[in-house]
Order: sequence, then structure tokens, then C-alpha cells
Amino acid sequence: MRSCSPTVLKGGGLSGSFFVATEIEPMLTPAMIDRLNEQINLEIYSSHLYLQMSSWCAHKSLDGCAQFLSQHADEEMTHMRRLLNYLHETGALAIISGMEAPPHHFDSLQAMFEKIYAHEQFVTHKINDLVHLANTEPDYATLQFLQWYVAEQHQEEFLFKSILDKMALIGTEGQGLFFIDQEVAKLAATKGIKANSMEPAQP
Ligand code: OFO
Repeated sequence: MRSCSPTVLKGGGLSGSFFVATEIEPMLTPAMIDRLNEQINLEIYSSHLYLQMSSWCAHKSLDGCAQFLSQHADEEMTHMRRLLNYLHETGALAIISGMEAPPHHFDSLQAMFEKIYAHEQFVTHKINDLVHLANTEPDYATLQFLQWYVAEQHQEEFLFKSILDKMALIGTEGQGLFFIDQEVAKLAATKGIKANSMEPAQP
């Protein structure tokens, strides 16, 4: 975090009077504000993506997956709000930008979950970039703030990898798809309580 620099507002000679005021600088650097705003918009995109996937599942009568992904879409918005509040606390402006529409066609349930896993790996990569920036600036307050996201991303990757592992084990042909949907419904039941929690998700 940068220190405040004194600014001379009015001065005189050696015997004159000086009025020294403190110039208010934002708590975060412009680069950090930009990157946190980028992350805010990525979390919103994640929410749109999972809501769209939830709708695709509902359309295919995969009710367990639809419920699970709908909850997950809500959870992504809590991730966004955490970042938004942090920007507000530091006196920075959050900027919500336009974003591309998420895909709405998937070749199969497995292909869809593979896409989710890849997306979460991308989010982890972006969080790691943020941590790197906070560490090198250095900005220790933001570094501390980001620790929640580091833990959260670990849980998210583990969660989606475990669903893909179940698919590999049970298979997704015929009744396999029904059993997978039931397994994911169980996750939705336990996850529902946590949907609006600020704690990192548990698998
Ligand atoms: Fe799915 O993760 Fe947000 O941060």
C-alpha cells in the first residue's frame, strides 16, 4: 500500500507560514483497481455461465444438476459482492462492464462439466495473477483479502473434479446419467445451506 504524500498548498519564505496538507490517495493502485474490477466481471460471467448451464440441465430433465448449478450461480454472485464491497471499503469505484453471453449448447453432460472444470482452472489462474500483483506491489491488505479466494478456488476445483471422477466411475450412458444426476442432487442438498455463505464452499 502506498503512503500518503504531503502536499504544500501555500508557502512563503523562510520566515513565512507554510500550510501543509495531506493529499488523499486511493488505498489501491490504479492497476490493482483495474484487476479487481476485471475479477468482479469474471465472477458475474461465471454466474451467467452456471445459470445458463442450469437451464440446459432443466431442459434435459436433469433436475439434480439444474438445482446444483443454479445454486452455484448464486454463489458466484456472492464472490462478486465480496470484491465489490472490498473496492467500496478502499474508496474505489466498481465498474460493471458488458460481457459476452455464455454458451447455451453442450454436446453432453460430461462435456458441460469438463467445460466447468476448465473455467474454474481459468478463474484460479486469474486469482493467482491477482495474488502475484498484490505481492509485488506490495499491497498486503489486498494480499490478505485474496486468501479467501485462494482457498475457495482450491475447493471449487476439487468439487468439479470429484463430479468428473464420479462420471468416469458410473458412466453417463443410459441409467448412468440418472445416477449421476442423483449424485449431483445430493451435492445440491448439502450445498444449498452454503449457497449464500461467505465461507469457502465445501465439496
Ligand atoms: Fe467458481 O469461483 Fe468464483 O471465485
